[in-house]
Amino acid sequence: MSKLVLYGLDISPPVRACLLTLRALDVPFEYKIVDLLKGEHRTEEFLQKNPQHTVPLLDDDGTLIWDSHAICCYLVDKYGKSDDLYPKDLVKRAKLEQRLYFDASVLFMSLRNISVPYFYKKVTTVPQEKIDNIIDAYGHLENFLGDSPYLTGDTVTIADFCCGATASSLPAMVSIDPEKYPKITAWLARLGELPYYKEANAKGAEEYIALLKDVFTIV
Ligand SMILES: N[C@@H](CCC(=O)N[C@@H](CS)C(=O)NCC(=O)O)C(=O)O
Repeated sequence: MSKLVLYGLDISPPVRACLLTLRALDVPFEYKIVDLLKGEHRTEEFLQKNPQHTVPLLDDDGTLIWDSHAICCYLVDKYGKSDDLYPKDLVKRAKLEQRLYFDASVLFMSLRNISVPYFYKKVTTVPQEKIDNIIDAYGHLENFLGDSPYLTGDTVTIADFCCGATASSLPAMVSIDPEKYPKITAWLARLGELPYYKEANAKGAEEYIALLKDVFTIV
């Protein structure tokens, strides 16, 4: 088997989506910490691997892939013993990919648009529109879940890992009210029962929330 290296750090939601996928697949890998807060993603060495200077980054024996969504898809296609986590069936795959693009463009961006100004410029004031983006995204997520236990139906997939890693971190900015969002609340609790969830996601999400909770003032 080729040598897999994942670059990242636990507080990053997209890194945790990849950790969840790797653990679910039970694939051996090396985890190399890139401390964004120390600027380690901007070194010449890292930029040569990922000019977009983001984590997660996957190095599969010299094949470099970034963006968590692309990494999770690749990992299941290459290393999955079945296609359960990323079905090959076109219709199932299309529904799943919609959830991945939703995470990439809406859910995660609602978090990143607040956290990046804080981490790199110490901006602690957050315009109400940015909070509203999170609330809108929660509404969509609640709606997508419908009557299903997971985001695309009856079984867990990488859509749950990607959206779940983000959703479990967003309470750093807006808490998930169980009365308003009973489906998101139950879904996150369900993900919490996965044997690898605590190590791969819950600990990093808690750390992320502790770092940012009570930092922001809405203006
Ligand atoms: N869409 C990307 C987002 C990756 C991303 O924004 N990662 C953040 C950490 S959570 C990062 O690397 N920030 C450093 C930078 O953008 O310079 C993915 O899913 O991998």
